[in-house]
Amino acid sequence: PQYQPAQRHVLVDDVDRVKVITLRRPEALNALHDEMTDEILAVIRRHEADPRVAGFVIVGYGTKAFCAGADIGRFPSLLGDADAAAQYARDCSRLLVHLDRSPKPVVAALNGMGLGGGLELAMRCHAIVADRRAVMQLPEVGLGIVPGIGAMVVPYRRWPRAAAVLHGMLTRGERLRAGQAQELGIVDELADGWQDLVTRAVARVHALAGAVRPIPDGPVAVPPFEPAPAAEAGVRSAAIVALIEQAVREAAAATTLGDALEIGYRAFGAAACTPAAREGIAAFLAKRSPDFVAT
Ligand code: CO8
Repeated sequence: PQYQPAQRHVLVDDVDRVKVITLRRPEALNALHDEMTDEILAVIRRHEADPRVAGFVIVGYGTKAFCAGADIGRFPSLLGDADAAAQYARDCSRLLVHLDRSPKPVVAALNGMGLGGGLELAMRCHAIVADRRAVMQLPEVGLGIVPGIGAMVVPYRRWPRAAAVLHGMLTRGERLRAGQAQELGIVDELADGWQDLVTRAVARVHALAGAVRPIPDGPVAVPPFEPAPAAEAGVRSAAIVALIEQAVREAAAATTLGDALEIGYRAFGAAACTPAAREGIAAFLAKRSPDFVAT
């Protein structure tokens, strides 16, 4: 018999020749950790060569969150070690890099909040179908870290028209609603409620068959960043904002996607060594607001 890894953090259902993978860690709003990303990867690897499977949908359990990002509880051990943190980002990226080369369509069905690494996962899928009430956000800057697994790189290549909005999301943690994301081309289709969402996502897998487009290698042009208003001193760390701006610029100038992603991993490593990361992560885990004044 074939070895089947235990599936503890994801559910897999068959809908019309599509494997629907449900992220299921409701106690942590489906936040990702290694075991969960490995399980998703295992499901995709197991079925991607099977001609009976048209592709995959990734959706979140419940109605609140698609995925609240990487599991912040695992971050403290990375603080102060740039190489270990960069390697952690590289490891977290394995699933996403696999999606970049996937021969079969993978569609994200955004049933609720798509945050941080969860949004980075959705942005690497070949299409995004979103519930009308879904919200996207990159809260990393508020944690004193940077979104190191693609958000500083991939969306600028896929949706250059959204660059100014992406700047605001990255450096100010601004939220993007599903409807706005559709206007910018980030979301392909809107849905009303879970059932409609999954039905549309499955249909989109079939529509994409044979037409999965690779992420462009680059380089790409990005507009300049607006300076942060003085009133916001302490809300975000200037050092982290500077790291994000630098990584976005350098990654945009890179001629291959691989080189650009590597810039993101290293920026995550650099951020993990800042006083801002220590403060931001401690504040999240203590359920208090961070104070970046001294960072
Ligand atoms: N990691 C771990 N636990 C989480 C996460 C997370 N990302 N998000 C939520 N949880 C937990 C909460 O701690 C809480 O646990 P408990 O009940 O034990 O206290 C539970 O989920 C429910 O959450 P809340 O009670 O906070 O629910 P609210 O409705 O009050 O708030 C929010 C919802 C606003 C979404 C809030 O939970 C929140 O801010 N979560 C964190 C979101 C975030 O910052 N995500 C980005 C994480 S960083 C990231 O993804 C980086 C990836 C790139 C790095 C490169 C390497 C991976």
